[in-house]
Amino acid sequence: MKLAANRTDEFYMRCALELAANGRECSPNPRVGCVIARGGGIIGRGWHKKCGGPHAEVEALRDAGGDIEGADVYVTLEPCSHYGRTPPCADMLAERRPKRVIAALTDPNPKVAGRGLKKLRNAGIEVETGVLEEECRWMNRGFLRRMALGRPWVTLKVAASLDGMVALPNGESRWITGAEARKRTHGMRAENDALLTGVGTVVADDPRMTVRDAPGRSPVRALLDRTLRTPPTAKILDGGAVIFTLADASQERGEALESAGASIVRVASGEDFLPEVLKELCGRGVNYLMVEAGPAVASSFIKEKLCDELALFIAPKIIGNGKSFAGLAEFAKIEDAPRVKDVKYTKCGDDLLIRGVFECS
Ligand code: AOF
Ligand code: ZN
Repeated sequence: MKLAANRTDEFYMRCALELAANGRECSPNPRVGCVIARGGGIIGRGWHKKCGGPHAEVEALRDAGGDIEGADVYVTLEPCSHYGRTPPCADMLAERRPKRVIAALTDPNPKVAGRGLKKLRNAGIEVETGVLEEECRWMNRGFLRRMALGRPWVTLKVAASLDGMVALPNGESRWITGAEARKRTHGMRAENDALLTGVGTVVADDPRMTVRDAPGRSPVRALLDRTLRTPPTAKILDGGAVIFTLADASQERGEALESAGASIVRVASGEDFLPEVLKELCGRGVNYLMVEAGPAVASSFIKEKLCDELALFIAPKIIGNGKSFAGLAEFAKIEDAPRVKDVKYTKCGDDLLIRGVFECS
């Protein structure tokens, strides 16, 4: 009997999860889906479409026509308890008298943090949590990372040869992988709130870092340039980019780059440069960041254990003497070398995409 009930809960929660996935452009808010069920069927569906817009529960209530008395409400995140851009969903639900509210996970936002569920319980509504929790956590890994650590979910994207090289000794690095891998990269860019590269890549390749080959918006472009040597003519500045530099970098060059479309953010500490940059990006509402950079930046992210996910395209080419994507990271013991788990291998034209989560993440 219990098993059957659980199955039903999972079924509806999976529907809510599928709806949540539509909220691709709601960062910095989490992706939330809601399904309202009564009498063995779904009477309302909703998801959070964009930051500032109605929450998933409000959309689902509307879809249900307003009457949800005695129903079961499935939501992929705890209903909120605070007055933010919209009024508290927990109050709205408490008033409408559903029988049960089933939330996959509690909201780690300190403004909520269990208070939504408490409000519902206090109002005499049955509350359950933990249904499809892992899947819901994965869907909101960026939001959860930002809430827990004050930094975004970081995906390191690399295109390398069979021997792990990303460039020739002279720095030339373009077109290692084929057209399908590039298309896939554009799709991955669109899933992120910001893309980050280093000035070395800008000088060597002059990338635009936009989404051209796939549907979706172009994320914020972020550039690491401690001494402001980015040429004001760099294509990445077209349409705006944020350049992170050191506090004492040249004012004059900063102004020239600002005139070319950049906004300059000066980071106080050179030692904590990357963590500070990530904190700044978080403050700008970035839940998901993709790093597409050369060996210097990629190696620092790996060395400082700031990557959560790896997306490595391997082309069937041997570069030989060249620059390895992680060549500047060095570990004293093999046990210290980062490992990637939950690895998925996908063929992408003639290339191979290896995706996984860093074990230290
Ligand atoms: C919900 N349902 O669909 C979402 C929730 O700025 P606001 O007012 O939109 O509030 C954003 C916060 O609300 C966000 O940080 C998270 O804690 C929660 N998101 N809550 O009940 C939703 N998107
Ligand atoms: Zn809400």
